[in-house]
Amino acid sequence: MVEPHGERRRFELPRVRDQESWIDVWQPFFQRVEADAVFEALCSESSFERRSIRLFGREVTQPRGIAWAGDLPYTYSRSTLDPRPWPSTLQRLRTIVAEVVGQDYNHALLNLYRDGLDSMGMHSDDEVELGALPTIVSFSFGVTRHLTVRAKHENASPEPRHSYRFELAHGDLAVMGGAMQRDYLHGVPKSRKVEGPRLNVTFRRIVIDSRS
Ligand SMILES: O=C(O)CCC(=O)C(=O)O
Repeated sequence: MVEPHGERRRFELPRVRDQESWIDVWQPFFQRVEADAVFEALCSESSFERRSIRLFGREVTQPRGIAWAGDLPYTYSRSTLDPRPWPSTLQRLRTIVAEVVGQDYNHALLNLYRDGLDSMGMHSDDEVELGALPTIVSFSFGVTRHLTVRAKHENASPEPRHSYRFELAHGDLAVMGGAMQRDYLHGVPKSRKVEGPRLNVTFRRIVIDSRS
């Protein structure tokens, strides 16, 4: 069993419907030297690409690089990531995630933000392949960025414009669970103050094989 270095802390988001939404964070999960080694290994084992996705009916190039590994295809924003083998460091993280969260994950997406101008728009991981109320697990390496979270629905309480910010630093682990993907959006906004790269590794559990 891997011993995380930081404490697990839970942030309960206001309940929107029948179920709680929460984010658990370990700050940090990996200590600096270990986080440095994992960051470097993931970058050297992965080949990053910039993809076009369909957003609000338009083809746009994603403002970040991506790489992935997965046992099953994963489709988001009409772009399909076909199955790909697991490089050794990613496989190691996958084993750690299974021990910490208590279930096996079969897809990992790496998001490489080159600097503060790279970003991720507000979205939720609510694709059908992930089943109802998925638990999403994500590691952060590199510079600190903010994860912004806000309620999805117009009649939601708290009102949708109210947002929560989580600071994710080098070696941190965040787990988003409960009804968070159903009731909340999350994203990583641009920040002109940020210099340097950040790597995010997000684990998902695909429960429906879209090929069958
Ligand atoms: O970079 C992050 O922390 C967020 C990643 C994310 O939201 C995603 O991969 O869907």
